Amino acid sequence: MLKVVVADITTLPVEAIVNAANEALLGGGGVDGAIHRAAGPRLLDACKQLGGCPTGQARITKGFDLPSKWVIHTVGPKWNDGRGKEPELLASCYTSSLNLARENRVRTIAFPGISTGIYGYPKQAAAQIAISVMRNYEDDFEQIICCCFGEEDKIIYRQAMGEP
Ligand code: AR6
Repeated sequence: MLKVVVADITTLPVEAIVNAANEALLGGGGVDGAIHRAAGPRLLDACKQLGGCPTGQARITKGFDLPSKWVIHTVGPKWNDGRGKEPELLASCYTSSLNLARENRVRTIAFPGISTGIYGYPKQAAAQIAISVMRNYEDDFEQIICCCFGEEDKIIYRQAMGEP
């Protein structure tokens, strides 16, 4: 089941949350900063062992002090003009994260809007990509949650889902 909620992703009682990271996987601003603060310093230690992650791929760590057991770190594309590989790379973030979650028997997972903050990806286009990939995985999970950071983002996701 796909679900749209407005929340701080670090508070959600799901098995895995997805982090909008960068290729170094050593923390940053936005949701990445919030996740590292809430998970505690052991998350950075675990990330250091991973040796980075290319754009469009995903890596998994424990959630440490978070309510969630796992954090899946994915690296979204930086928006340029959309004529490059941005859409493919963004879709790949969602498929890589969901494949990794499925391999780890995760049943409930929450995503922020990957690339839609500091990386500047237009939110409508990003939500359409997110929803279309998530729909392909709906049967493999109990819940796939689109975690919005405000009511405006919730409207964008609902529109992308074709709901009024
Ligand atoms: N819970 C849920 N969503 C959030 C939260 C939160 N606590 N905080 C922000 N968002 P961004 P990006 C939303 O900028 O664009 C970092 O420095 C936010 O409103 O976090 O992929 C990384 O280290 C937006 O919709 O990630 C990278 O360098 C979405 O999360 C870079 O930023 C993503 O915004 C990645 O940029």
